[in-house]
Amino acid sequence: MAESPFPYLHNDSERVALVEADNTYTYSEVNSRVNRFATGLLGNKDDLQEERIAFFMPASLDYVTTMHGVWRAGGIAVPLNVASAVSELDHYLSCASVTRMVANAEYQESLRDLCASLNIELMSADEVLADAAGPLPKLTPERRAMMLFTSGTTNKPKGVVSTHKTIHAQITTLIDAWEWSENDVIPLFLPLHHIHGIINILSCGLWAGATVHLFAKFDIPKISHQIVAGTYNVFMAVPTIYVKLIQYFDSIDPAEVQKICDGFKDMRLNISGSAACPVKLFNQWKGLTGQVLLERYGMTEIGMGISNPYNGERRAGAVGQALPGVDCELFDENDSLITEEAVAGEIRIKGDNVFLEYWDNATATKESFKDSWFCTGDVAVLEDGYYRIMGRSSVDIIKSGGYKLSALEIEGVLLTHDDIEEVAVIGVEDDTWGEAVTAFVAVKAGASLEYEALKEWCDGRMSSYKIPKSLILIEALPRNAMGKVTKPVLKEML
Ligand code: MLC
Ligand code: AMP
Repeated sequence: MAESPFPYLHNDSERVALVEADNTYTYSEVNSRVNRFATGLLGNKDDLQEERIAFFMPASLDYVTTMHGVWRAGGIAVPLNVASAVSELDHYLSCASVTRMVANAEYQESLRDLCASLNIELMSADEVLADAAGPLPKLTPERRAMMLFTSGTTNKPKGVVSTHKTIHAQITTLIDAWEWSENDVIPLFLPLHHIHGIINILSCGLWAGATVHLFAKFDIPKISHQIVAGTYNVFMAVPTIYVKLIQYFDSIDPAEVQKICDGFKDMRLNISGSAACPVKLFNQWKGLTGQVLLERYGMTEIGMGISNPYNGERRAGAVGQALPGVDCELFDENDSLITEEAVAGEIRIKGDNVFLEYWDNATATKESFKDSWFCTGDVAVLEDGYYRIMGRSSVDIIKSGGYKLSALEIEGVLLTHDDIEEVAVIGVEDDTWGEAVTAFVAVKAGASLEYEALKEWCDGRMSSYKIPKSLILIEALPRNAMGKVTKPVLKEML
């Protein structure tokens, strides 16, 4: 057995840990596969010493094997977005100095050239597996364990590094707060390069001894079928998914809708997070399913910070109270602590749940902390003991369908278009996506640009969910006296 600092996978039992299509895997099967994988990764070494191992695969037994195998062998797990464009992957892999990459056969061809150019060994999970498990290193909680890329106010995404201690804190607070148990069965259809899927669902589920059903993507008919069958008792998603389910209900037979809603009604918990859940959606969901959505607030750098109570009033439009073990305060622009209710301020967080650093970026790490508080950039108020998120301090961050996008990163790509003179990207309120990426473009003299052509041009240059949903042509961008584009003016124009 691995000398892991924490029991990330429940004890070796015959209980089902994972369901993938028609296959089920017990905890003992997963554990022994992880140990063989970790042994194979180690080869002749006795500890990976924080080697960065990337993996490129959807939710699957191989994904779980790789993540836990890297952890047990002492490496840093770098899960990547399978929808990434090559230029994005190039940045992630170079930034993290990845040396080995595990990918399914279906993806290997598209990764071969990039890996070769970066001197990265490309392999499949099966190729790594050793015939038998060997000795594994003894790790301390301070060991770096995972790097997730997050968009920020700077151009390129940064690698957020968590240690085992961070991950342990992020998991255990949720296990207690949301009363996870080995009786839970949950579907996992969110992308596995973000904490919502990785920590809140997969890691909590496997820690608790629950059963996690893996889906490569959000497949509504397949998932609905299981919901009708009463397979799940917990459901976690971003608001866009609840919106899409309601849209789906409008397209199918009402009797079928009733069965799906009854399936939700019988669950013990439905959670919404990663973006604001509009009060209208909260009420619609309650009307349809009887479920009072539990909304919570989190961030890649902190895991979950604030949550409505599992037992107690779940308030529409609010995110609740700081989770146990998480210190949360609001600060004004002068960095003074706000002590009264109903005064807006930046959410700052302290606790073992907070990440260690941005990889290879000491400046960004330093700038994101003040007096050892992590500054989230999110603005909230405390109302009658409940936090309510008011917005973000930066107009350059967009949340679309739960993905955090950097307007500057998208602008940077669009500016390489031959016909674009200048561009500003903003997030515009949208019923489905929360915010929809909108590009204001001034074209070069004599040039013209149509939305469909721009969309096609973007394909392959950025992940598809970053591609603007609309294009607005403009003579020139509005700027202030300093020459800086005034994005609030663009929002007002709409
Ligand atoms: C897909 N599309 C999106 C999009 N997702 N467009 C904008 N924003 C998004 N989020 C576009 C595709 O590019 C495509 O466009 C079309 O929608 C259909 O693609 P799809 O892949 O079939 O869509 P779907 O499966 O319905 O995806 C929607 C989704 C997905 C909501 C399931 O976006 C998703 O899984 N979001 C969750 C992201 C997440 O886990 N965030 C957590 C971050 S951690 P076209 O034009 O090609 O048709 C965090 C901390 C915390 O935030 O608190 O949890
Ligand atoms: P990410 O960097 O992808 O982890 O996204 C984190 C961001 O998502 C936070 O900084 C918030 O802006 C946003 N977020 C997460 N949960 C909520 C929520 N319940 N309400 C509003 N915004 C949220």
